[in-house]
Amino acid sequence: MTQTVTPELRQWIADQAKVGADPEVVLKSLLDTGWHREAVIDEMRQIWRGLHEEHPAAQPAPVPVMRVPEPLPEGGIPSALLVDGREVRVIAAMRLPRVVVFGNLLSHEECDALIALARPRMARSDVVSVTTGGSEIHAARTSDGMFFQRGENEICQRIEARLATLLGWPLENGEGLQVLHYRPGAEYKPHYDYFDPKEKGTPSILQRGGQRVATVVMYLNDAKVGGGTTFPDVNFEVAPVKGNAVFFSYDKAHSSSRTLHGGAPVVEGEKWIATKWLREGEFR
Ligand code: PD2
Ligand code: ZN
Repeated sequence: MTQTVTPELRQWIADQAKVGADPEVVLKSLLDTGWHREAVIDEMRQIWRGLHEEHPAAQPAPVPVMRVPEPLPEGGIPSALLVDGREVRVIAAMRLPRVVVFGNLLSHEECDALIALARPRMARSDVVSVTTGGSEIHAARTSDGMFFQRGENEICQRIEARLATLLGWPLENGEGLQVLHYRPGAEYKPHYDYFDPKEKGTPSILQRGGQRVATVVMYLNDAKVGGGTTFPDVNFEVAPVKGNAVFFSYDKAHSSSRTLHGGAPVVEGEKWIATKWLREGEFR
């Protein structure tokens, strides 16, 4: 079967070239994700040649690498982790992007309690605007949402403490939990959770705790059909199962983290999630 390079892939390759990635490493990661050498090699040559012609002596701007939370110990993948006395199951893990899927992170009672506390406070979701640093309603997200303050109630405190232990990341570096509710047809288009360093509103956002370095999406109910969390760069999708969660981290605020992800449209039923974002530093 012949493969055609999509505009998104071309952009991704161009981004790698711009930040000075080794073309051999880029090629290997393309081959690892199923691309054929002959489909991508000419595109790669063209991009690297173009870059050289544009700036023969230019050094690519270095993208800072950040420390990130890591839930799994080195060595073999464990089937479960004991976290504050709770058996959290390890279902799957991937290296690039760094993704770990957990089972039984939350009890069904905790899921129900979070929904009950959030429900009266739901409003059409906004996203942090990287152009202004404020928040704005965004068409890419068609869910309703709300934020809890960190430590706002006993259930948030318990879940935040569990996540801090699971991830080995200070509780103070976490944003308050966000709850989202998707009805049939609602989705969250693919995006990155880090703040784009090229946007002018980003410096003001970073004053409060620095960059986001990881995300935990916790599923509060079973969406019947659809509503998976997708990672389009690697064709991976996590089913929303009540009490389960997907963790992913990004050590660079850059597409080379391969953490492009989205919430697929809910086809049947509804979907409730709680999202925790982890920052580099204390989030006050
Ligand atoms: O609902 C999801 O699966 C989802 C997908 C992408 C949530 C988020 N991003 C998020 O809360 O950032
Ligand atoms: Zn997201």
